[in-house]
Amino acid sequence: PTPITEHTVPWPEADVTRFTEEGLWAGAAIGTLLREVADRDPDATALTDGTGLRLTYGELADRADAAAVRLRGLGIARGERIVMQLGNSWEFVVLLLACLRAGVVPVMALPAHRRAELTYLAVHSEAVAIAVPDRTKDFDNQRLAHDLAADVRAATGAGWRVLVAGDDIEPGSVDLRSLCGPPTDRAGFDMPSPSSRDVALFLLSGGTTGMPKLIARTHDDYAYNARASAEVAGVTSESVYLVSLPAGHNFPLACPGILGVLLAGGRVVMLPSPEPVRAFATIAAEGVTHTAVVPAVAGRWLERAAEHGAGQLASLRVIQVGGARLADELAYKVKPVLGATLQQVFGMAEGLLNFTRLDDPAETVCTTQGRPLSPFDEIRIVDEQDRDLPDGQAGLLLTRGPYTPRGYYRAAEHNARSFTDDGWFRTGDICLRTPEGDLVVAGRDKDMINRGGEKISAEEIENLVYQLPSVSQVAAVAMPDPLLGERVCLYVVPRAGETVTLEEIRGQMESAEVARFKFPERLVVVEELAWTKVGKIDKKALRADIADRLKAEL
Ligand code: J2J
Repeated sequence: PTPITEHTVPWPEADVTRFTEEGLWAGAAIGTLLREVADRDPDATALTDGTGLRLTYGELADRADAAAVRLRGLGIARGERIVMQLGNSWEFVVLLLACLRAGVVPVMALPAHRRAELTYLAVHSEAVAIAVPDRTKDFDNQRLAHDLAADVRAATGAGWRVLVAGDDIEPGSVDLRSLCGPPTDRAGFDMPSPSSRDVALFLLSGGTTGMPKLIARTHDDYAYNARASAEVAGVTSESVYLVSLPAGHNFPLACPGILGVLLAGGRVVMLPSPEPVRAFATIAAEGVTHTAVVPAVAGRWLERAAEHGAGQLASLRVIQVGGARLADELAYKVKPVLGATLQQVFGMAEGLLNFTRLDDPAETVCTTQGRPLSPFDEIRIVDEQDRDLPDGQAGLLLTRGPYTPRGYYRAAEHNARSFTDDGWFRTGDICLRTPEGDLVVAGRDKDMINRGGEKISAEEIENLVYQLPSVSQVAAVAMPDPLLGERVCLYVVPRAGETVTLEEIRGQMESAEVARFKFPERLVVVEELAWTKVGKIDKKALRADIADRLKAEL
């Protein structure tokens, strides 16, 4: 595989020096930082997963080292990539830390991803391995992981190992439970650490293009991201953090998430899903103090607590909500109903994180999406011609900073559009800044649908639908939804004499083997799409149209 650095965009040397001299970048690999934490208090509990397993810091660090050695033993070398698609389990954490220790670079896939996404991720990153659960509900993840081998090998010319977490390990799979098990000796524990400037992992972009872009995050920038987030969320060695969102997302991974909590010496609790009955019981049993959810989950938790009381949530101090816009009305209910302080998080896998502060007045916490994490984050709000707008006026948000990389991985052409010449990232979010410096997300200027925090590229869906011969024109747009915020609605112009149905379209998505959360949930058949003056499909008009139709149906 190609060395990662051939396709990444580094920060300018002057910034590297500045971030290092200012003490933001620690100059150490994440595994090294974690070992320091473990050595300070090896007997403190680091990780539990609700199945009875408890690992101390000493045990976790040893398992990470042992698993790093075993990865090397499988022939997976420093700098090579591995697609990670594990559920929220202890194996997720141990394998992640092992990769960080060995300098093997995980590509953070989502549990919902299927053949289309996994093949793309593996091929684009030139991965040599994949880590999956044996199965999830009705899906055989292990089978698919093996089925990918031919396509991936043909594209990369490299090997393909399948690492499996679960009881049902097929011949040819590597058993992750033993790979992540305790060490038998300490041979190889002294292997050299990766450089702090190496790529630590790949996150996936929210995606406005056909397939998600990969975001290369370095040890230096990601450790800073995690540690600074822990500080702003009030996470200490006393904190207990519940992971119930898919752990491969940036939010539960490092904002502060798993890495921020571990680097602060706190305890991480892994739970497979945010379903309220089990989540509340786990919060009570483990004494959870901090957690992160998307607005849709916050809504379900509020309902549950309103009906059954919030007695189980007594230990919960901070509930972070982010990933999509939290309605102000819902925000105002959080503290009274759940009893925990709300922290709004407006973040992105590309870097920039905004948080409301724990001591902000209620109005700021409930009506804004907070302000940048770092004093070194730079923010601009501009018009279509990149001219700066005054506070209070909504415009396009641009950013640069110590944990916002200067380009996507292996995407030179796309980078020319997503970044300005002087390195500002075009977030595609439309925001305004209050006089106090807090950001309010007012909309977006990117062709994406935010379904309960899961980002769906309209272009990707449209490309799939265009493969149906009965379709002449298609536009995917967001339709408002009381539960998820948005869902995917399709406007389709059929070819003359043809009919198109939603079932047929969903069948097409099914045979394309893409993640189910992307499947369109509503179809509007029209004779003509709406067009703007410059000849582009007028998605704003289509969004307004479906919103009107839904209102009329009420
Ligand atoms: C409105 N829109 C928001 C918010 C994200 C923490 C939290 C979230 C993400 C995330 C993340 C929003 N209000 N509070 O990585 O570390 C929308 C914006 C943004 C896009 C990024 C984290 N919080 N958004 O959601 O990379 O449109 O990251 O640009 O998945 O989600 O999506 P993603």
